[in-house]
Amino acid sequence: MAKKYDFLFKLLLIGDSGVGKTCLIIRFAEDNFNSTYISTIGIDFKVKTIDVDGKKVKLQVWDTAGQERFKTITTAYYRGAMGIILVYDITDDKSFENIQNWMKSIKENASAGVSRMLLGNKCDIEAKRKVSKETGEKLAKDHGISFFETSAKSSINVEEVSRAGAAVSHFKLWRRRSYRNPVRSRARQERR
Ligand SMILES: Nc1nc2c(ncn2[C@@H]2O[C@H](COP(=O)(O)OP(=O)(O)OP(=O)(O)O)[C@@H](O)[C@H]2O)c(=O)[nH]1
Ligand SMILES: [Mg+2]
Repeated sequence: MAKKYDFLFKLLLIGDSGVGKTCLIIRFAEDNFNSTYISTIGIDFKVKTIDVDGKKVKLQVWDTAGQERFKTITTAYYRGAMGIILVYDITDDKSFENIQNWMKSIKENASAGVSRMLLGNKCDIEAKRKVSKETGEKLAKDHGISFFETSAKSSINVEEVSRAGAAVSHFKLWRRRSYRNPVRSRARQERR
């Protein structure tokens, strides 16, 4: 059977409960939105294959529960991720303050040098905004990572985020010699 994709990338979403991680993933994978809140239990994932520069990139996006009681389960998945997407809610300043704790959790549980990205979700509810775009941008800049304001509801920047996630993962893999030239690299390993 022909392979249906050229590359597989694993991304993981983290952030406080209720910021919209599941909705972002559903918007990305199924182009749908539901305003009923069903808090995630433990961990879940969705897949979608997108086209990046003529290559079929299969994105496996892991959705974690934001609730504290699932922390032991969810942090076990950090290490397998190529990219981790931190999400806060622009109408909830506590969720933004907590990004520092989520950053700490990445440091403690993920592979060193994992790609990170920061998202301020629910940018469709401007009237209830508590965190300015500049504040989000500054935090991302301080950590040297990309930043987007998104809306799962109004479908703002969701596709851009998935493309950026795929591009960063691709770049990271590209720097590995074994990825660029698997045959030569295997021969080298066998000689050792
Ligand atoms: N207005 C608006 N509401 C949103 C948006 N994204 C999510 N919501 C709403 O916010 C609530 C929580 O969304 P979820 O995606 O379930 O939140 P979560 O981060 O997955 O929460 P946990 O699974 O508990 O960690 C739901 O009622 C959604 O309808 C958005 O972009 N705009
Ligand atoms: Mg959820």
